[in-house]
Amino acid sequence: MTAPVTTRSSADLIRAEEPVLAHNYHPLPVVVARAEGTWVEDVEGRRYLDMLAGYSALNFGHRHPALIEAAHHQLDRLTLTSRAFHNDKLAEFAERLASLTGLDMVLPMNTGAEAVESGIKVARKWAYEVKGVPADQATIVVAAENFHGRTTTIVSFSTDETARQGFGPFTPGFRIVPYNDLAALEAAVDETTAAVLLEPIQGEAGVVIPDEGYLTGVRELTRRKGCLFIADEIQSGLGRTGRTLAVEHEAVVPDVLLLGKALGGGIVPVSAVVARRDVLGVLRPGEHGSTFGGNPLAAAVGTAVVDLLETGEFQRRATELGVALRGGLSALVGKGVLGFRARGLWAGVDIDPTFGTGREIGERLLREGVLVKDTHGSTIRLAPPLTITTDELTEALGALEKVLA
Ligand code: IF1
Repeated sequence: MTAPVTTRSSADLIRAEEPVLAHNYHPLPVVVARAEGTWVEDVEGRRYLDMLAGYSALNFGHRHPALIEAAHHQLDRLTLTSRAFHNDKLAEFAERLASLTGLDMVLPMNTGAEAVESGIKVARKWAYEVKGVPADQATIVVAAENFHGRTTTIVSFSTDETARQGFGPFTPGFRIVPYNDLAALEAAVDETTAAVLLEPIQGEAGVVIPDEGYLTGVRELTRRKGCLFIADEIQSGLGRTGRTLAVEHEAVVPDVLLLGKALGGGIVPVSAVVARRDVLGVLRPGEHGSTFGGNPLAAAVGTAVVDLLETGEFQRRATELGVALRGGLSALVGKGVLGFRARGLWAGVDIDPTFGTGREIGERLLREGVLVKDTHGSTIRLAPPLTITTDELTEALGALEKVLA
């Protein structure tokens, strides 16, 4: 018999994890038990403003009613078929996602890393079959300080030693160039190059926004050299920066788009490779797949996410509230903030190290009822749900001002 259910304290639950849970994370000491919209609640009933939003997987907030309804509706009908059979939700999801992004075809996967892996495979196959690169010679050019996920192939081209150390041998075929440097890219791309793979804004690097013209330059260069431009919009996409896609800020259309995180509405993992027909068309039956990719629950939630994005409301909110975010952060420069980079409702804030590490600021903000995540020592990342109100944003910025005072 199992023990009767008891209410365990946060401290007890944190202690209970230690011997049984792999130590690949060092979370802030808060145990979340429920959430709605912009707010999460811990097991003791304390409420916190969520300024991380599941690394942008919760762009529409926790448990957005339209997404929860779509999920409930689908749970009552059909959850999984595998791709051995068709399901009645997948065609609509693919049509709607292709139309939202202005591309032709969708390869549904689950996690972001799987979308990246799938994009790499598709680009290599395209290089051999369409471009005519000799077998096994294809290269993919990536940027230093990238973050594309955790698989062995993806960490093979990471420049973060913590993410790589101890995980070799690594997958060959990648060339790393500095981000935001068109000359370096020009020098690295040659006749073996299948694709250039980039984040339009580098998330984990600290919300690093390239110079105006960089993405346009990448588009022009890849077209001229005859290789693909793969944009990893897993974190930057789906409303975060004030546009459906971050590449829209330069009116750039990549050949291959990688989506994830918010595509699953914070409910289920849903990712996708979205591309033109002449690129994704290289895949034929049996060459690639996934047990869960394109499952009807994922497709139903993903379609509901597309519905929300088609209203334009979230992109508009990110743009409008982004002005308030930048204004609030500007007022803190010189008062504990060294500088910041922001676009839409997404900011990387460099804290003056004499005021504390990013981790310490995160711990102090937690005590003030605000959840954030640090990156690279003294940078904190702000990425609230796009449903956040002006008052809530003011509250979060007030808490930051307080912990820096
Ligand atoms: C972790 C960061 C965010 C991503 C881009 C692909 C993936 C990610 C641009 C892979 C994932 C994550 C994963 C999470 C932390 C996180 C992160 F701090 F590392 F950079 F969001 F800010 N492309 N990002 O940002 O997607 O396979 O995880 O679904 O690994 O700890 P995934």
